[in-house]
Amino acid sequence: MKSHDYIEREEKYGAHNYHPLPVVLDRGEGPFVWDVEGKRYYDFLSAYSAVNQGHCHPRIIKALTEQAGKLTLTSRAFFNSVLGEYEEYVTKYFGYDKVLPMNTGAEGDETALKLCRKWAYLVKGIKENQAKIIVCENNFHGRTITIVSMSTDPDARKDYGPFTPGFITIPYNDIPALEKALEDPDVAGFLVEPIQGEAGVFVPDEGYIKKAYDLCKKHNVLFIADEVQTGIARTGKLLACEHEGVRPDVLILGKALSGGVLPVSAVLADDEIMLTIKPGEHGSTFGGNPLACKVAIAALEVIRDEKLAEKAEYLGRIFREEMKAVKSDMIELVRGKGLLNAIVIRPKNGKEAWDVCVAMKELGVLAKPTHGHIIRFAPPLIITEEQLREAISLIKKAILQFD
Ligand code: IF1
Repeated sequence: MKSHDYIEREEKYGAHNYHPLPVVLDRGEGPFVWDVEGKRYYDFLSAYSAVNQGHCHPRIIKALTEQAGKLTLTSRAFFNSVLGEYEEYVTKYFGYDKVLPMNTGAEGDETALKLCRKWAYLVKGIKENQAKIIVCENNFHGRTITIVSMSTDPDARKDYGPFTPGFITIPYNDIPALEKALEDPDVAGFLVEPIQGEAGVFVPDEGYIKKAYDLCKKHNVLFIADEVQTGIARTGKLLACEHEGVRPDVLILGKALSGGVLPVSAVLADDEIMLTIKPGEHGSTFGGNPLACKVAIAALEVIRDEKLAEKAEYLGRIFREEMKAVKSDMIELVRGKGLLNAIVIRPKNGKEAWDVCVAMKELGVLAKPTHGHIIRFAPPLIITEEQLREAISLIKKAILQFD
């Protein structure tokens, strides 16, 4: 079978909820993926930052295969020999009292919203069903009905109503707007991405996250950081909040928490918040399963032992420097932090971001546009400097061919 056969089969039997680039991937290793014709590509999407440790990292796969033959799932109806080991490891790793283990990033965000509301009623003393949570315009926190109820993206919301109430939307990177919204005594939390990934890698002004955190503390409001995409070393620190010395009251992790091997998410918080949820009040069949726990421990060990946050910081600077030096009027802007970067493409002669991505694909680099004119570049953090420079030369070539 050739690529088009695979594509036709997906078209026939699969829901049409995506519009993928026409490439059919078959194998991954480190920063590379190969298509069914055996062509090699640099993966500059990393499954939206889930594969920070590189494809099929041997240490993570070893942890997976060893546990897979022993015990994969018990449900939380019983204790098991691995969950506590993971809970201790991950809470000490990030510095929180407790962790609530879930599976997808969206489940992590939903869990954080439920924790925030519980805390609002049981600790802050807001009247039942009156708690409000502040979110930012152009946010992305997942695809559930409650999460798209917070979204300002028409494509994410259209024909999915009625929506969950209790959210206040303010502009991102706007401290006065946050200050005003916090005057409402029924506000219980502020949910924010330290960098807005989906919106096109919007890096807020220096100090925004710290000022927002301080304002939340002043108003006894929980600062909830969605680090599903920005966490796990992607932006050059273990967590993006660390760039400003902020320790979120509630921390949401996902994606690279498992190195892209299987869905693992987590919500971390201290006891005052976490213990507002009592037995039987929240859960999930697969949340905290032994297989996910062993994989997540290995994934976090790789981040630490291979110093991937420091690498992302160093290599990210090279990427932005090199791309800013490209003489092409298709490059409107280069922005990002660590190895989470984006280029804003100025359409030229009818060619736009999608065409650049197709050209990059032909040259052996995979990336995908977000919101039409922005291309996100997020290679696995294990990419070497030499590999990064080779990929950069291919990206430049793809862009300059339109000049
Ligand atoms: C898709 C976007 C990225 C996330 C943040 C929670 C979640 C995500 C900050 C939910 C997930 C994924 C979802 C995926 C594409 C990708 C994405 F384009 F959709 F927005 F990365 F920017 N918080 N992001 O980025 O995690 O439930 O997916 O595990 O839905 O197409 P999830």
